[in-house]
Amino acid sequence: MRVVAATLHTVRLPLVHEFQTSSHAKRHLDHILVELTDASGAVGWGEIASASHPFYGPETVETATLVAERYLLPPLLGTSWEHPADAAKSWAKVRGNEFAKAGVDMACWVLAAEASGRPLAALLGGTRDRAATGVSLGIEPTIDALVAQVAAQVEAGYRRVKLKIAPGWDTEPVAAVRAVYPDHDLHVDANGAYPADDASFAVMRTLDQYHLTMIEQPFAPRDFVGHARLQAQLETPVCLDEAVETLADLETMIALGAGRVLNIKVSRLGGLTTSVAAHDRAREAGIPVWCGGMHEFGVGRAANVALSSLPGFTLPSDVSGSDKYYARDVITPPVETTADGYVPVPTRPGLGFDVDTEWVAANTLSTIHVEE
Ligand code: OSB
Ligand code: MG
Repeated sequence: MRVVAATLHTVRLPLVHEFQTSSHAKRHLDHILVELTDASGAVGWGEIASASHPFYGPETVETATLVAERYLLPPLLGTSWEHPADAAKSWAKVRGNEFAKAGVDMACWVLAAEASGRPLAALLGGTRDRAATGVSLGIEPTIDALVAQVAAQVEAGYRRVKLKIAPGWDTEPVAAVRAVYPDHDLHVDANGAYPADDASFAVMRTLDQYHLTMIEQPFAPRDFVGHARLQAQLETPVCLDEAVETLADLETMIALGAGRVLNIKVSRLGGLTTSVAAHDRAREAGIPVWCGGMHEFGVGRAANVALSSLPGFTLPSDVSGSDKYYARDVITPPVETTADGYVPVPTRPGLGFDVDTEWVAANTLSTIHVEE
């Protein structure tokens, strides 16, 4: 396989419901769709799902564009490779910039799947025919508004509900939701908003009483020691998200006991290649994983569904239906959740969905084209 041309499409889609995390609120998202063409004319799409601001991780849409155009595509174009993991070796010298790498890596996997006539899930080593879905709910203006959101999503069939928390918005909303849903699979995600001090440990010990499925990333991204100390005091599993960007980080997590669950997010780990390796390593270490999201458009969302079909993904993933975020997605059909909370894993070759190139064009802010 040999990529001869690449296009970066920066696309803006409005969100159907404003999303507020511990750090910021969003009404629309700009993601970069990566379109790769090989010498035979086969096309593979990927998605760089970076936020516009460096508040989740250090990258932005601008940095990802620059890194992809200047440092990832030039070594890839004109390199011959058999397996997508080998394509990823072409940019091995580039440090960090995992979101940018993830979009190009994903496009290589999809291209390989299209060209070989195999579904992406099969190429990744998937074994399930459906992925259990969870939904992630942002910080709402009031507790009543949050409880109403939870009710709507439980009604829609989502098997697990995750609540974003932040200092001042934690034990009360959790208590309110638990009062209405004593048994639903519920977890919280702080996106690293808490300092690892005594007051935060006390909040986490209170949350420990609500039999949550996990407490995700309470402390800062690199604070493995803080998370290990917390995990030692809690019954509830600590889940790491932002902390684990590389396989070496995963080894640190395992060695220190810094968490008992791993959120595998394709963007944060630099693509599907590393995500599969992280899945394999976590499985060997007895750590259950689930697939996290970055509000992906359909391309990245479809890749998340395919990845969630691997056997170690034993917890519901953040692979909500497209309609949770977008009135019209960039793929047809959109990702759809069944009434009992699953997304079927596509059996068609390649991505398993058609990219709606007209809708992509209608929402494109800018494009960059690179040829061999
Ligand atoms: O921590 O999982 C997170 C969105 C933006 C930044 C960080 C996170 C999220 C989500 C989105 O929770 C979940 C989804 O894509 O459905
Ligand atoms: Mg998270």
